[in-house]
Amino acid sequence: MISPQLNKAAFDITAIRKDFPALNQKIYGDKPLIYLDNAATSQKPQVVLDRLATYYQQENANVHRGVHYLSQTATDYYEATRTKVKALLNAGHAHEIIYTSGTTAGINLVAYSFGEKYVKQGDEIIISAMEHHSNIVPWQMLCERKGAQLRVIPMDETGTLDLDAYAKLLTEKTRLVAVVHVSNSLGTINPIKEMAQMAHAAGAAILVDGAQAIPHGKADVQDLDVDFYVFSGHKVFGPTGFGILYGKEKWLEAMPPFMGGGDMIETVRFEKSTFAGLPHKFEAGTPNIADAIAMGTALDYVESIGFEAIASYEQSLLKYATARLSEIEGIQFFGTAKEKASVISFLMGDIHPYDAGTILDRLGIAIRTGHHCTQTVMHFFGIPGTMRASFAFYNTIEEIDRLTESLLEVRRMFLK
Ligand code: 7TS
Repeated sequence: MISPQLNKAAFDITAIRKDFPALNQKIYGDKPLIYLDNAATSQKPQVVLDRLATYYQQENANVHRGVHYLSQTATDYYEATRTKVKALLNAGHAHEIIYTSGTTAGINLVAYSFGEKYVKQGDEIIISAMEHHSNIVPWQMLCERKGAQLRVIPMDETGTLDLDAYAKLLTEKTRLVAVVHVSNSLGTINPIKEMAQMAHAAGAAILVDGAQAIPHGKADVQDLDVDFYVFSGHKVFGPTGFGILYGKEKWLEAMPPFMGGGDMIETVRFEKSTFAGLPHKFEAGTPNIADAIAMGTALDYVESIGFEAIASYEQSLLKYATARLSEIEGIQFFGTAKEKASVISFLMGDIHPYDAGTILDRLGIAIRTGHHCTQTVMHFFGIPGTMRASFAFYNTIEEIDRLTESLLEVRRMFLK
């Protein structure tokens, strides 16, 4: 087992935790909050909260439309986030970064716009066996609209995708592959670079759902050579209601707009309108200005800690938590792939995850229970749901110890 000294390594966890007001509270009177539901959403550092307040207190104005001071200031800050995201993803151009309301919105945009232009009857879309509902349903809706077929890359019992089966699914009918980078219910890190090469060799585009990847590390869209990459700001210590769609220029240029309205046009006549260039073509209406700006602050904050330090610390937490939880008799893990992020799904004997989760909650520990918006994963394992602990860089060894002790307590209660 790894030494509990780990806390002192890499970075100053005590200082980091002070940056997150939500972590420093007691719930149910006297229980220090142990927040282990980071895959659902992460907590926000004070600098992000301050940035939101500053925007509304001093800079509030609409963007891209004013000659006045506030509008220009807001526009500058709003656009600065685009440059930060471009760097985070190593995109070729800032205009390949499209602001959305989140991962779900980004996938729906591509399913609609790419689908509208490139997918026709008899074509195929490939997804994987471990997708979040938001990377299944939009493709089903597209297939329904177009008379296309959905194909699914199978996985094995460890939660590892079968790449041989994937190779066989790729044909001249495949228009697009949509696959998750890191599974939210199993933690599996998929080999995206290899999967992108395979998709491209078959003449298909690839969209990657990075919702669970970006909180744990950067993604280099040029090195991975992916066509689309989406993620949500709220899982990366930023505000809710803001997300990113990266798309290769050649696709975004060719795709029709998703929503029509203000800001996305060049000229409007009753007979016909023309559209703005990238990225505005895909950003109709008054955008989520405050959250876009605060997202830039969140990225600065994460960069100040360092993605590499975060990744290595979280890997240590994952190893420690896996070892500690393995001490519990009858525990069963779901998702034991070689390459994993800091997400652990498990069941304890036949104790219902909801019952265990409710007791943990009363002890101050927040985990998620249920299907985690991956019903097809639960169906594969023949279970209704799991308990899931998901760790961020502000979690500690002590919290994992408390989780383990509390689960042992739950087990004792149910075995009585
Ligand atoms: N894709 C993955 C892999 C996700 O984990 C999630 C959210 C989404 C897409 C959707 O993101 P949204 O921000 O558009 O809602 N996952 C979870 C979760 O695991 N628990 O709550 C939300």
